[in-house]
Amino acid sequence: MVLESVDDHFSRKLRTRTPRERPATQHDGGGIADPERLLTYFDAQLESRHLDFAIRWLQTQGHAYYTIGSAGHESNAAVAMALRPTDPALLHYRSGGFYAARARQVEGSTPVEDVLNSATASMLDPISGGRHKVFGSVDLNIIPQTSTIGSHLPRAFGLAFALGRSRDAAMTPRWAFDSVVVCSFGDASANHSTAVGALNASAYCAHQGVPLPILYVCEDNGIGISTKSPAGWVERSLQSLPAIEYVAADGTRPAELLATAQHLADRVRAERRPAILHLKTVRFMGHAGSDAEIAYRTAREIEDEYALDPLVATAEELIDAGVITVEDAVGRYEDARERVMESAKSISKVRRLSSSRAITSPITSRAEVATPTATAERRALAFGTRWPESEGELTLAQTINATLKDTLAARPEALVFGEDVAKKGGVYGVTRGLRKSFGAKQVFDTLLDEQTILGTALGSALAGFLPIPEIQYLAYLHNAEDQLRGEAATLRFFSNGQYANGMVVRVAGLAYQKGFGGHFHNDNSVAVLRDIPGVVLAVPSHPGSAAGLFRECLQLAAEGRVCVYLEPIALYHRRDLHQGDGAWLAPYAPPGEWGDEHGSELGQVLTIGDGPDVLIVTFGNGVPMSLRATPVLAEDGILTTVLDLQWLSPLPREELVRIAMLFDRVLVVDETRESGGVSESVVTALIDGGYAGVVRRVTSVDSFIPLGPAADHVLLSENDIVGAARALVLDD
Ligand SMILES: Cc1ncc(C[n+]2csc(CCOP(=O)(O)OP(=O)(O)O)c2C)c(N)n1
Ligand SMILES: [Mg+2]
Repeated sequence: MVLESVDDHFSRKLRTRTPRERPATQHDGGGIADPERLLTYFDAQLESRHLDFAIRWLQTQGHAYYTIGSAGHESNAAVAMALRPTDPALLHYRSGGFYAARARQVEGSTPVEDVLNSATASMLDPISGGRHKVFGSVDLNIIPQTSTIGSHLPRAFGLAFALGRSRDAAMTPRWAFDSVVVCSFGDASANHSTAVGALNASAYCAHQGVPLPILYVCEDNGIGISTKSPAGWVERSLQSLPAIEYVAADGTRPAELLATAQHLADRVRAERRPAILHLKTVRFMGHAGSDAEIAYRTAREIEDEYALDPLVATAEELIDAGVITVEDAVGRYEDARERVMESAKSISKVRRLSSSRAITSPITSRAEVATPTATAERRALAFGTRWPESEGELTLAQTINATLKDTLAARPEALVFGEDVAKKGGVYGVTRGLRKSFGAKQVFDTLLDEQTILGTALGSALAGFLPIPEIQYLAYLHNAEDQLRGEAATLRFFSNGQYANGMVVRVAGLAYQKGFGGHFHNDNSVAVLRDIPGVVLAVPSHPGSAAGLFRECLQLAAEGRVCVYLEPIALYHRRDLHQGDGAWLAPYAPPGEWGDEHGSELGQVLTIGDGPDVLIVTFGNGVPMSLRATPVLAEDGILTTVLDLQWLSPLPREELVRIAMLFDRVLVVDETRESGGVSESVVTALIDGGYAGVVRRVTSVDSFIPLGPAADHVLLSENDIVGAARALVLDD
């Protein structure tokens, strides 16, 4: 049993202490450079500690739902004090001290109410509006983070990267050029591959002299839930990062910590190079309210750590310096308790989110955003005198290329980046010429790490850029997809729409590379992109609709939506439907002309043909495969109409059902897998929508894709489509 609470320890310890050696003259600051500053720091720490107590009390009253606390970590207040309140902060979940200290820098702040409202899931929570207990505030430039430890580091890197190169950008980012990004995390979290990846990316950039104004803070309490960090490991691993300055500091030496943090933050700002502050902390009251730490730590161990209480340390420094007396310190501690508890007690009836519409509105709502058009000069930069609209008919790859050029010409905030997109112009030439026309400010190669590519998108979008990252192959999205599903997709949700990271992620994918490449160049698994609330997944199938579809994604991204534009590799360079007919080419429609966007809006589908017997619902490679099946079926007297879904998430349900109702039979042609593929949702949407006709589906096999001709045994074929359509009609 722990004999004394950390709460009781504070006053007892101060009252029974033997004063430190250093003699102090009453009220002269006793050698402390700035006693007022230390007092401000102390007050922020006290407020944070009492918020932890109050939240636990609120939980006993049935009002609070989340008790992971900051007790023992309140020295992170020094980090806030070393920065400007306008510096963007992506924080560890033990950041009560930081929050309280930063709030003191911004007039009109209400940190106590903010944190209590967040803990009680109140709609008054300033950041999430009642969706999560998280530190965040637009006024305080604190961006809310998810609970997935380490996952915020790639975004923090991306934000610093974007701000670092924003001086000559043709747009004004949300944060000033001389801002410092601060990103904190725990000692155990420092081992997560996401964190390690972002730190590596930071070192990689710093090594090349790329400006990266970021201060990482590792808050080291020596343990992650119940698992101790090996002695010396954190120092050793953080010190070993090339080109990143490492400085250690200790929460039990407040004046020194304040000076160290200030010095380091100033240096990051001046030199625009990354640094790590390794901050020694302790963890009081277990990992979270539900954690009985006595199961894995002895009572002695727990109590011994009281000696490292950062609040006691600050009080002692202030007392020893003669700034305050013991009774002043205890009085301040009790005053803070009274203030916080008064606020906590006033919480009786919390207004909470009460409808699914209110909960989901930040991730689905649309906004009015103007669509910019390029000046003739900017277009000339991209195309010279050869306008793509005058170049005859283009392939899908050429169309996407021209669309990207028009995008970069019209939107100086647009960025195209990824592996091999700049110099080489992409593996399939889709980004060819972009770098030459628009330069490294808008088009650049990244290091080989999809997590970092997406992190760059997350951070630059947050800063106000419009990122268009490329993932070289769908198979390689999978090792980084949490950056999309856990981070990008959730930002508007957890910030109640106050922060957004609109982007269009281009992914080359899907199969039918004629045996080339095997699974990794033919991956047809899209399930992971289809169950992320708010995320839009578009698949172009033909050059005639690809530009419009991309531009709709851009528009959505400008509104803050996360969009994935999945490009079927097998259709990039295709020219014909049937040999020599040039049916898979199309003239290029420049933005805003020819009504090219018509039919490409979110929720719209395309129909091809007007056969009355079977509606073939498909997308991507399924479109040309179904169209090739059409004349074969016509020979049997089966006349079909092909519907291109275009949008795989959210599915264009209304249009799908409306059109299906005109047919007695629907065949869903799905090149993805039988399980977890697209067709399951299409069939469900038809049933939910009241479709009463006959529905069948054909899909690829639940398999990975083998190399060479064996691929044909698991991939959906034109023969499968013909066979299924015949059976559908003949069985009837
Ligand atoms: C990716 C991920 N895995 C596991 C967890 C569960 N979890 C939450 S906190 C935590 C320990 C983190 O320890 P540390 O980074 O040292 O931070 P501390 O809580 O000690 O401040 C774990 C395993 C998580 N949130 N995210
Ligand atoms: Mg820890």
